[in-house]
Amino acid sequence: MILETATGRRAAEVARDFPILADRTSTGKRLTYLDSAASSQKPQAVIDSLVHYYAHDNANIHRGVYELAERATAEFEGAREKLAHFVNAAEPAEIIWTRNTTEAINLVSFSWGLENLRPGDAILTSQLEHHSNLVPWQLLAAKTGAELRFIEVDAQGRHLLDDLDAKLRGVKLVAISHVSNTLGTIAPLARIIPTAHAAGAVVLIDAAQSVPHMPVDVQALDVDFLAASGHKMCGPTGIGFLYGKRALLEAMPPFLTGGDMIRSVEYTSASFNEIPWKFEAGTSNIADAIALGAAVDYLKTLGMDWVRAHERELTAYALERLRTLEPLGIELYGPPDPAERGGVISFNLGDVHAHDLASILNTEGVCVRAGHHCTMPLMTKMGWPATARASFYVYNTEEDVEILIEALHKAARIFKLA
Ligand code: C6P
Repeated sequence: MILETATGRRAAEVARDFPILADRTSTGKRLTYLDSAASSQKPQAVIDSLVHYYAHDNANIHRGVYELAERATAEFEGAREKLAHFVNAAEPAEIIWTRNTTEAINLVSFSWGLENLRPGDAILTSQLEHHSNLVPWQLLAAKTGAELRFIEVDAQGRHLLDDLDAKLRGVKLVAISHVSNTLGTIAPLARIIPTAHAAGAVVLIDAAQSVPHMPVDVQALDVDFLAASGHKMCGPTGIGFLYGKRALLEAMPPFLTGGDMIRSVEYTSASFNEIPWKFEAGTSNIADAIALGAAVDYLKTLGMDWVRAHERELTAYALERLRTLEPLGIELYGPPDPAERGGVISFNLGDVHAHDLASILNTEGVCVRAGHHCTMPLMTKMGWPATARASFYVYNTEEDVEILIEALHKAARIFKLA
């Protein structure tokens, strides 16, 4: 099929950088990968980085004085510098390696949260949150006696901010996702962050669904903490990061303890390393951090402005095409305007369960996620038992959308919706 737009043509070229996308399913179907919100595919450059590291550079870091160990250390710290530059942190020391977004949020909850919250304080989050940006605050509230409050959302998943000032009274921490993984809603951070700061709160952004998909500048946002995962941004699994402002990180106690995070140790006491290493106990995930650096290089070559423009255009196209299924009973969730959302579209088709729908799509080589998307309270609030979710990335094109539409027509025939 002819790709209509310049970004579409570019995405078709980009897709060739991802070897898995040339694979066929067991039934010989073209792979139509529409689940990048769960985990993105990896370009050859990232796969090469992993292989090269283990073939040529593998040694423990921050310990050996031999050439190999020094090279591994330099590459590991170089990847931190790349990431710092990517999100415009003031300095690499403000980037802490973690396993993923979830661990980065837990680090803040255990280290900053237990130190700073008391009975009478409050934590403000939203009704859209992934469990990773909800359960840590539930536990923190229970441990400290703080109250957990929520920014409500409307039926399209847009934040309702009329009572923001009142909600912020007594709030010490605002923890909010930049882009919702279920509805795609982009949070109005330009309003929330300054208002939260004026009320004396520290702000954490769950950027799992934004850093991979749009330019994110931590200094322009003036955010205090930001968490993201490597595997959603062309990088490997098992590596993610926490950004934190230096003053906050320096004042925080360590999260995990042991080797590498110490300055000196006696039998009954220890003093701790400076940031970022104070928060990186034990041997780090060296190969994956370096490969995440390669992923950052790759995304920078594409240009994050292009990534956002492409996803916005493709999402607009997909919404338009999906709306043609309205006579078959499709329901589309999330903000109707593509300017207000990322490349994530949740939907249901008639009364077909989302899992059954996803299974039919699978027979056509179409990979979508189905279920609660780790946002169970949101699903309950909206009254949806489950949704199917298609999510786009740099390698998706109008052709992928057309294959999805065809597969949905097939499902409608099987379930006799037509
Ligand atoms: N969402 C999805 O299919 P981890 O698992 O730590 O890399 O990311 C957790 C996480 C946190 N916040 C948001 C907004 C997320 O979307 C995710 C991961 C995936 O939607 C897997 S559940």
